[in-house]
Amino acid sequence: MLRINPLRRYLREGSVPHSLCPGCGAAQVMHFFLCAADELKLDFDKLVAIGGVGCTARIPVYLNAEALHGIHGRTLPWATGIKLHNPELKVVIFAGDGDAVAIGGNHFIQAARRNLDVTMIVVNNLNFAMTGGQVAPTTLRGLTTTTTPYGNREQPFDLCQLAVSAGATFVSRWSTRKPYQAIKAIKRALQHKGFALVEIISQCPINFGRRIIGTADPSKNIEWIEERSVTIKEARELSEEEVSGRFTLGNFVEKDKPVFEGSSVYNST
Ligand SMILES: Cc1ncc(C[n+]2csc(CCOP(=O)(O)OP(=O)(O)O)c2C)c(N)n1
Repeated sequence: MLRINPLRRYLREGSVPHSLCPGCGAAQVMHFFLCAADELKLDFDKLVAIGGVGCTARIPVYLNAEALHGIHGRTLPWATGIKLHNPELKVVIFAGDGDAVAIGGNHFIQAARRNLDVTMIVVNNLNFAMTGGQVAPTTLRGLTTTTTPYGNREQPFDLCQLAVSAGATFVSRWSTRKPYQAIKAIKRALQHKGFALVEIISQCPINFGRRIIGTADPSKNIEWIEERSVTIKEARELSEEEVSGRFTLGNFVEKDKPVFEGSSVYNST
């Protein structure tokens, strides 16, 4: 008997061609989101999913909800307009690390500072995947990419620390190797009022894996991430030097603060 995945109903009907490579973590993260949304019985009629440009940014296109697939790095200006116009809508952004903090970096810190009421799910695959594995502001020091043939000399951004210091009110980081924790974090983010960031460190077997760490095997790519991951608790026992170049996983912040939305903006002065 053919069994249909019950989450299938959240996907757009008809033939939306997908562009994800075999073993891509963005598909896993979409699945995590659907699990979280299903558990919360999220109303897809009131959902607006936004992506910029990139592999991850295609996720909204596959969802059976209002979707915006637009300009690289410009997800948050759209989200701001939508939330100011209609605060009733649930706005969820799916962004690659480049979309979020390279070209979109200034929007990211301003939206976090304002505590815009959106959920931002960043699939951090540590490179510009869609365009062929270039260095990103998240690429670890020393890695050889298509644009850093002698090794990346730059210090990568820590997205979560950036969001916390800018003023985000829910901030969590997991990896594709930690599905239950990731789903739980996405659930909490969706329930949170304010700027909620969930960063998922993700494998990208074809561009990051094949070109940067020398293997396109998805499981080896996931292991590569796992070997570099520590929990917040473990990180507390390590020196700054030992933590650098690793991914600290856990929930960093969850707090209440006034949000930037409709009446709060128009009634102030
Ligand atoms: C305004 C603009 N600048 C640059 C590009 C080229 N571009 C397309 S996708 C991309 C990077 C994608 O990387 P990321 O956002 O990390 O997403 P991923 O593909 O890794 O999921 C770039 C630079 C573009 N489409 N538009």
